[in-house]
Amino acid sequence: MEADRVLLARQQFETDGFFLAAQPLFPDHVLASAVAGMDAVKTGDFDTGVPPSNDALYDPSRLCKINDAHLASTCIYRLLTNEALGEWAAAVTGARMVQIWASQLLIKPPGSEAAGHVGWHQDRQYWKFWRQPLGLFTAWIALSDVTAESGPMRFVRRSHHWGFLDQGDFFGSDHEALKADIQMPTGDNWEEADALLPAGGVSFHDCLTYHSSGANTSETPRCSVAVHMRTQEAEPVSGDTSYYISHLDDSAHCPVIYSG
Ligand SMILES: O=C(O)CCC(=O)C(=O)O
Repeated sequence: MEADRVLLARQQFETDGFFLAAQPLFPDHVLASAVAGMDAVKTGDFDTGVPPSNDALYDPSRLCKINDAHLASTCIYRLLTNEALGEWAAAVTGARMVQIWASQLLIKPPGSEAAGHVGWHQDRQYWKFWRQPLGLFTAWIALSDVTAESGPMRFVRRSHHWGFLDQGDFFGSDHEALKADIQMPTGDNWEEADALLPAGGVSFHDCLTYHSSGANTSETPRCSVAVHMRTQEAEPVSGDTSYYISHLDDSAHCPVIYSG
């Protein structure tokens, strides 16, 4: 990657708490196979023989969240371990090492209205099995074009500088009520940015950055896979036996996708 592009991506991630790689990062055939993999997984067809770690199939009335999609589908695994993703993740975060520790297919059906909402939250609220927020982030890969009508993710610019507030709820659908309960530092602004992406584009966000998403009013599902990652700076809580940190030594479950 060109040095000035890397620098810009890194600066934006540090300043805003998120970065949009708003062009397809993957070869066409890798992306197309992953989309086919998603279509299989959402109907309960797992070519690896390994089911997702939660019991969820596609339901057109609500947001569909299928955990550990990379274990259930060979083609989704290939997408997540494609070298472009590791290189971008390292460029954006400045990491020497990037490891995947979880993934989720997130499919928002058209017409699902508030049942497709994701409430304002910081990912750290759900990731307390890591000692600190440092070095924890998400790469959200668009598997379909994400337009303003499709219920894109929206980030609150610079909110990662607010520290861990532990206020918000991924599963809440009333954005205004959730926002009212978030005590941002005095003098700061709430500035939202939509993450519009073509299929194959990726947004990266820090685990302290506030984000949410609204209804899909388009005609087609909004499809994505969210990939939770850590750099060399993130350490699990010692002695914690939570599912997500119990497989870190298993390279098939938690592949290292960049090592500089
Ligand atoms: O897909 C969405 O709308 C929200 C995803 C999310 O909260 C995440 O990837 O951290």
